[in-house]
Amino acid sequence: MKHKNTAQAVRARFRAASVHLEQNYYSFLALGLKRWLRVNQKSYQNPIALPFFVVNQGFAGVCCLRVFSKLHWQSFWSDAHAWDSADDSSDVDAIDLSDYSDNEEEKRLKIVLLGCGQVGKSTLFKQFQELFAPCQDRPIHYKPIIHNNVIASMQSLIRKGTSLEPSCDETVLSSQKTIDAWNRDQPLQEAEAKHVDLVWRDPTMQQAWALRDSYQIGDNLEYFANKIEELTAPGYVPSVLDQMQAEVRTMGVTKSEFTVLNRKVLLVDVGGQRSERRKWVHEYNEVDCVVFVVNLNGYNRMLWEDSTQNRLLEDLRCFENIINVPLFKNTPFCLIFNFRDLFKPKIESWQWDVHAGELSRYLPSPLIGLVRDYVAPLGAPLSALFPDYKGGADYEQALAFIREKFLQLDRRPQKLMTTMTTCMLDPGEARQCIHQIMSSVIPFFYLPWA
Ligand SMILES: Nc1nc2c(ncn2[C@@H]2O[C@H](COP(=O)(O)OP(=O)(O)OP(=O)(O)O)[C@@H](O)[C@H]2O)c(=O)[nH]1
Ligand SMILES: [Mg+2]
Repeated sequence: MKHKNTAQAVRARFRAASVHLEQNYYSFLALGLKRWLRVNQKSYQNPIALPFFVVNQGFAGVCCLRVFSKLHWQSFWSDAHAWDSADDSSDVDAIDLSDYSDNEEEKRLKIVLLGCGQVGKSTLFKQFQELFAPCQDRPIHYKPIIHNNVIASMQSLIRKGTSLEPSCDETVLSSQKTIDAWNRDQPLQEAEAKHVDLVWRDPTMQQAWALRDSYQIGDNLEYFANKIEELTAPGYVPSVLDQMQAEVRTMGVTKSEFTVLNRKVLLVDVGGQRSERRKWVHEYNEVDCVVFVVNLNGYNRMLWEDSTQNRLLEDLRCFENIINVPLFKNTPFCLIFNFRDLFKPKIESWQWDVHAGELSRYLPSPLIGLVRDYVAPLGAPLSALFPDYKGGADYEQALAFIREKFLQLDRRPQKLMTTMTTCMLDPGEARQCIHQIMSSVIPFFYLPWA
């Protein structure tokens, strides 16, 4: 934006400054109020003191905020000086103040969700939408996805179950055949629920479910199979948790824009499968925060797209590539360790041999595969993947070890990094996560309900 004279340019700059002030004012005020109420539990009962506090603290806070965070007073004055010099040479039009324009694009914050496949990026994306852009029509779109998930997972379960002993009785076998013939894109009918229920409750099928770490099957099957009658009822509308549990592999890039405390935020979700990762590079420009999601539960599982590669090792490789991208040298990262709910019991239930990592040195690999298949229901040792891990079945130690493995890969001079451990299905934990992410892009960000 070009300005014809001094007064106009100065006015524009003050207008731009006031926009910045306004953007941070409310979050600061809310934060200050909460802190003040905590400190002065008695005096806030005095109704006269409260308005004074709000005005006082608000003003002082805004001043501090501007100095220490994003107001760029320094560039304000140096630009003004540059403008003065330009004025001297009568070249007023040469001054470009577009960085302070009221342009909506300029104010938009960009947050990018990265990570390998099935780590929970889209679940976090959905939690963001649920919080900042709820939509009444959205739940119904998840019904066919949920039905598709149930059919696909039941078919995998049956494939695994048929290789196990004892074989199922005639009625279960007949239901298995029926399910095998289902088209995944057709919705499930009410009368079909009984086949899912019968097969799911069969002891041999439960044995196949217990071995789920050794083949590809959706983690959400247990949740959906236990409420199959509700899912197939005619008026079924998926609940928020049903929507979070539903899985669709993201292809390409999905974006959503919403307003948070007066700021426009652009959230970008990408597909995490190997074939999708080459598209990520188009989203690397002008990123305000990278959220990298890791599936903790993948430490004893193989990739969906390559059954010879361990998921956690793939997460580490992928993270190393992303964190050291030169464009992200000064970009804040939020590293999220997801699937805490499945990881914790798996690590803790490992009783059998904390030294199994040692075994891999002495046993031939087919035998290791066999051992892994049979010990999976009992949990699995982290030392099988990382022989240098000595924490056994202790959840905190296992988590700290994995966290350290990731942090070691950050070779940037300024390590702008926040780490979190979460279960993204839990709305409370997801909110805390969102709060952390937003705090890294908006100074003094405050979500009253987080
Ligand atoms: N148990 C459990 N399941 C989770 C958690 N987070 C996500 N999920 C489930 O994991 C599955 C995959 O999650 P998505 O969010 O679709 O994974 P993604 O990273 O977007 O995967 P791609 O789109 O393939 O890259 C879904 O069924 C989610 O419900 C978690 O913390 N715990
Ligand atoms: Mg996805």
